[in-house]
Amino acid sequence: MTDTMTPHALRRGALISLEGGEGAGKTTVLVALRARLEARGHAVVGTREPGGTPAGEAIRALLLDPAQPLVPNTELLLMFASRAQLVETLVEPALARGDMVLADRFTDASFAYQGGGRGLPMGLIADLERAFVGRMPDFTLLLDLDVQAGLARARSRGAPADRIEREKDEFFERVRGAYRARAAAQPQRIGVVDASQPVEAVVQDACAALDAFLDRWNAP
Ligand code: T5A
Repeated sequence: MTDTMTPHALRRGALISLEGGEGAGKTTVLVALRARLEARGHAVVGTREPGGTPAGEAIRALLLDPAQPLVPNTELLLMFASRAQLVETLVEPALARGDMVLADRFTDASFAYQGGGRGLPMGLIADLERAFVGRMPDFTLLLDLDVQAGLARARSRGAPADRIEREKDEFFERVRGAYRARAAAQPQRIGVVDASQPVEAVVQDACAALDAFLDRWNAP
């Protein structure tokens, strides 16, 4: 039986996340990943973090508001408050139906931004993950890009910088370092795509990595 013929009821849902620094190009890649999943016969639930639920979107507005000075612990707990709401009301029900959940960022972002960027203990973040999330993504794609190039792309959109985008370059270097360290430590789960390439090549590499994951995931 080919993959496209597999009855939906026999499929297992998977949580797939897309990560990267500022301006890495997640938006375009997400559209392509969703199309690829649907072409392979999967029902897809898309979401984003922070956010993805009404409560989560309210938390996101607070987190990204440049007028709200937040201490690192508050930032971390708000990220997990949004995630807890998302996991219980959207992620787990979708996975239980056998759907694919395609997430624009997930817990790896907390390890990278609050752990790497803010310097909060990785063990604390892992404890929060165990207590309030209870799962890691089944597959993660990291769009890896030089910090300056990413910030230039993000600024080229012309939108005012949010609270996190206003951080110094060193912050984003630490974020990138933490992402790359996680990818090196978990190569089976986290695939790295060179996001400095032209969009078409980034999309091609991302879809190839997704296909390889789906072949493993759907294997009998
Ligand atoms: N955060 C999040 C935490 O600190 N902790 C957490 O736990 C979580 C979950 C919001 C912020 O929250 C932080 C991280 C973030 O600072 P977000 O909404 O994902 O997260 O915000 P951003 O990362 O800021 O998302 P962006 O929209 O800025 O980045 P994208 O989506 O990666 O960038 P995109 O696709 O809009 O591309 C940017 C520009 O570059 C162009 C695009 O056309 C666009 O103009 N572009 C390319 N140009 C040349 N070559 C390519 N290959 C290109 N790809 C895209």
